[in-house]
Amino acid sequence: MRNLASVVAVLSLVGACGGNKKSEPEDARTIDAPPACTSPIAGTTITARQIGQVPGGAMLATSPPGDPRLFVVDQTGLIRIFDGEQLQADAFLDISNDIVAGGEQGLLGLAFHPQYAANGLFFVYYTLSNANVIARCNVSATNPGKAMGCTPILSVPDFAGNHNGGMIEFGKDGYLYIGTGDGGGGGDPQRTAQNLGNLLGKILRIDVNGRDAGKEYAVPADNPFHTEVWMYGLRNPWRWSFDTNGDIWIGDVGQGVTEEVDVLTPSEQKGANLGWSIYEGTNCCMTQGDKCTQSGTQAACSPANIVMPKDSRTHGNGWLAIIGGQVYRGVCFPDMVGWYFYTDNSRGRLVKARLKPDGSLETVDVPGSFPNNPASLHADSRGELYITTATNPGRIYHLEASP
Ligand SMILES: [Ca+2]
Repeated sequence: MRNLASVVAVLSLVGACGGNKKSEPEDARTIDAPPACTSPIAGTTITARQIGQVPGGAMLATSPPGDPRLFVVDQTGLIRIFDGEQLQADAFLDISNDIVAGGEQGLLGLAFHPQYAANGLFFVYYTLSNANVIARCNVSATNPGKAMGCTPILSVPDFAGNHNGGMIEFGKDGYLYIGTGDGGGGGDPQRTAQNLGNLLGKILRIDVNGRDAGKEYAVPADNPFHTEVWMYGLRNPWRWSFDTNGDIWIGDVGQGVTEEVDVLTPSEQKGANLGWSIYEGTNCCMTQGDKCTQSGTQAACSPANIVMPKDSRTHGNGWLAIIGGQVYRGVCFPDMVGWYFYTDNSRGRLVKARLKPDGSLETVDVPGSFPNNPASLHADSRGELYITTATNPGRIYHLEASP
């Protein structure tokens, strides 16, 4: 992803919790709805309410199943907890000395094991200078606000500082899905995305509950190529998510012309080729040197067996690096339910979309002003959506609706 602000660690916990804080009841941890809306609020006027900030860039906000706390990924290598919208003084995890951060690199992803409450396991995605690493971590047995540490389980060699993917999420099948970028540079210089022997430019799928010989995980028997690869042909799937029905919604960051949204139902996902770097969006991408240009003959590209995007947004219209979001499945704002919200790193815009019966996408530009330099738009385990920003400090906003 381009334009992601370089972030410098400023470790100042005092006064780091900004935004509109509310006075919470003592039993805030036990109520099963966000503090802002203990009863549903009708309306279609969408706003983003800042609930806090963290010293480094805020890459993602998510939470374990059934857990009312919000866990925020700080690009510099920390995971911080908001409890009742209050930033907790002690970081949940600090691996800042074990990673390389800045630009598009750093601690980029977090996913809690579906049985986190019982096994205390969670997974992170971070970068080194020459690899993207997925690590298994565990929480303290005695302190739910403190992680013990992480063990790398998969390292994907990388050759450039950009296009690192970074999103990880568990599917309904219990497997961990991992989004990797094409490695970087420009124009897919090493042709990784279409190379099924390379784990870059892919959505991977692994079984973290199993162990193949020599591995810290197992490759599911029904993976299409008998490797970790689940889908291929991606450039930089910076942010993506599963809907509750198993559909995957991917924001794949484009090269010089087109940002794309890909939506695949569960039956469409296995082995899917999303096109890069044969196509950028729906344009034949004649890769020359490190450039993908549209000057070549379109006949050189065949769309056969390629899954085309459901939505394309051009740089000519001000899109530069799409931030894939998530379908709202919360209970607070019933008029948001079923809509997928997404944005762009270059400016504070918001679009909502939903699949029509014919498989095409209905899209609506959401009026209003939304956070600049967003890094993610993702749900907590209750389905509430949060925008986080790659600014310094990184800000966290709750997406809300009102009449
Ligand atoms: Ca890279």
